[in-house]
Amino acid sequence: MDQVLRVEKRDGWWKLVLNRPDKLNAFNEALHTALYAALGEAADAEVCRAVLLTGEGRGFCAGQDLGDRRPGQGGPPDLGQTLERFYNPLISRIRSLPKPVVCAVNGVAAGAGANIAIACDIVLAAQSARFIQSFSKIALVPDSGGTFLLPRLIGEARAKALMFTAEPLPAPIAAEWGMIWKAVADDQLQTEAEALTQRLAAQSTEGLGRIKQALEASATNSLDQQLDLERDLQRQAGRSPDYAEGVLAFLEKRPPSFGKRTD
Ligand code: LHQ
Repeated sequence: MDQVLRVEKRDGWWKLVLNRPDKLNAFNEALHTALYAALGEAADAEVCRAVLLTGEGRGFCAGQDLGDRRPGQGGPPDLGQTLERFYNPLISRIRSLPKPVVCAVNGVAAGAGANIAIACDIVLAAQSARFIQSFSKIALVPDSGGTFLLPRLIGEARAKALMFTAEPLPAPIAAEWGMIWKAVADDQLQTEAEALTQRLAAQSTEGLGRIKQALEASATNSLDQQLDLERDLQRQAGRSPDYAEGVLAFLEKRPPSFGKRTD
């Protein structure tokens, strides 16, 4: 049986490929379990300094596998439990992973698939990809952090219209609206996303982790709280070997070599 998630361990970074192409990589329990575990391993592994998430085939991810959800099998389902068990921990893990998570949206991203994509740190999408907040079509609430992240990325007016209508949003417009980093030619997507992930893997992992932590907190902090947090994080950063190496490399006019302990 094919693995539902392919983990490709590259030099300094890992590529995680959702691999249920005949279902447009919709999530079943096996895929949830595999992705959550792989992200946990990536968080812990020193050799992994950045993660690239993408999908196999013509879709990125069509959200929950609705084949698993046919009505009438035992009473009404507890979807809250599904979120608590699978989707919420997944989003929390992506957002709190102390390393960059790049997403290459290779095709349609629908339902939870769209919101998992925008939960990643930097999102690139193929020109032909589209994002669909498809939940309203089946009388559900957008989940996987969508009601939090989407209005913050594109504003409430656009988020609400996309969520009410479930209209597909083409990748180039998603980029124009600031929902993703950029849309790239279909045949360039993987090359460009891999190059970006590799570049991030060569940067200071600790440094990028602190930036991620600061931006995460800014969604709910006041300016004063955020200023305090910047002070605390900068204090830590200033004491890090990566900072010393960065400054030294600049002064010596050479590329820095981060992640090598100097103490
Ligand atoms: C699928 C799916 C799919 C199974 C395509 N499942 N097979 C959280 C908590 C708990 C429960 C509920 O959900 C959630 C969160 C959610 O994610 S809710 C939203 C669930 N997702 C959707 O409603 C999207 C359903 N899919 C679609 O609307 C379309 O497939 C899109 C617009 C994504 C793509 O359309 P097309 O490009 O026309 O492709 P297709 O519809 O022909 O799909 C290709 C195949 O993939 C097809 O199978 P088949 O055997 O006929 O070739 C689909 O049945 C299968 N597929 N999505 N979610």
